[in-house]
Amino acid sequence: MTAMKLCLDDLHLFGGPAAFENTLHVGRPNVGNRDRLFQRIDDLLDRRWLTNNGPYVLELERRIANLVGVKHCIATSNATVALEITIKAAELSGEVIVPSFTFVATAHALRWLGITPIFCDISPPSPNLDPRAVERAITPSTTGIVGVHVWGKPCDVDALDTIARRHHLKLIFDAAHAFGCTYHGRTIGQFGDAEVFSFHATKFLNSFEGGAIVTNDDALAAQARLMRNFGFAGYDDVVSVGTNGKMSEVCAAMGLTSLESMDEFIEVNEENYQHYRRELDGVRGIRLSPYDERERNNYHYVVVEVDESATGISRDLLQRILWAENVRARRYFYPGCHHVEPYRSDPRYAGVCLPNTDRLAARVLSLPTGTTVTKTMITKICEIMRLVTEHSADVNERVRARPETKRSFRDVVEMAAHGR
Ligand code: T4K
Repeated sequence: MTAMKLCLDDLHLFGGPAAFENTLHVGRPNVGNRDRLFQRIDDLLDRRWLTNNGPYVLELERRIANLVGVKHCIATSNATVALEITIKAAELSGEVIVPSFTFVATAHALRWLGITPIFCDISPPSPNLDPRAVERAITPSTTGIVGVHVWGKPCDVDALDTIARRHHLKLIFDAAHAFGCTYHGRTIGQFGDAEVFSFHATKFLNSFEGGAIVTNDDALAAQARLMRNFGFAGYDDVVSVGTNGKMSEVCAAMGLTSLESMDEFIEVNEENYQHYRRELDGVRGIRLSPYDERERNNYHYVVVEVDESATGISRDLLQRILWAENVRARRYFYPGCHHVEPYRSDPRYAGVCLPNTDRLAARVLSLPTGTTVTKTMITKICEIMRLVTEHSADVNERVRARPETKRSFRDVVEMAAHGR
């Protein structure tokens, strides 16, 4: 790490040394106890049982079901497949209401199954579905609602549940970010017809790649189990259409090991979040997206909203400045699903207008956190944000004046993708 950034000349964009020698990512994987992991990997190799409902998968499913407080947990190869299986097992068809402000996998899972995602707006300050907009979007073709607990912040579960019951719709939650979080004190995973977690490498709890469906619905769970394994009910006995959504033993071994460090991960994440909160206090126009302290949170995402009218710096310029310092801040979930393909050029979405989604997508920036990020790093990141917002007019002037700093953000992304 380099010395303090005291003036604009210290910024890498204007010729100074980059703040960090190695790239700081938003979501570096949390790794639990390596000895336990290697021991488990040894065991599974000795057993020569590598996938197809092995003992580690069964143990992981049992532990997650207990922790969440549900009857069934079906571990999968990732959350996208888990969503697809859940949507199919719940027999959704026609139109399903989803937020546009989410990772594109939520919408794609529906579209992949020939279902039309109907994008609905969010209700600020929450990044989640606006229940009133959901109710307005219901048509005779609507069969379900897929809510997303964005950044682990719970949806308005009660309101969505009331709407789903009133209109006889299925209710599923994409809880990819929300493992370990609560809504009104109850663990996320217990709600709707089913919920889906992601255990991707970048998630709060990871199994390298992985996901899980959790539900109290016996029939849905049975269907999901069949579908996860090609529809096999037993040897040579295929009873339904299915896919390959199985979690492997090595992934379950990582999942179990991560689970054992869950409290430690939450502690680190919360400390990081609180440190960002202190360090960003008083930085004009930068608002840290808050967690509801009455709930249990995993604090996995540290997100700021950049109000350009107050900072004087656009969100994208701030991101460019941070990337130049080797801080790979991300715009999760810009630009919103309805602005990407195949939805963007589908005439059915031509009139879609989601002002709250557009407004939030234009302001958000996810910042590095997790077990690899130290308080000193956080202080440094915040120091850069404070410096540029305090000298915003000068920053903008310098960017305008120096052609080499005008490089489009697309170029910067391309260069990063090629490791430069
Ligand atoms: N629903 C929601 C709401 C979701 O957010 C997601 C996934 C899903 C459903 C689907 O879940 P899965 O099918 O993936 O289980 C990432 C993840 O690939 C994706 O899982 C995640 N959401 C999404 C929010 O982020 P990218 O393309 O932005 O990831 P990438 O490769 O740029 O990596 C993210 C950061 O972590 C970087 O900052 C680099 C670093 N990294 C990444 C990996 C993979 C590491 O340090 N080590 C690693 O192994 O999508």
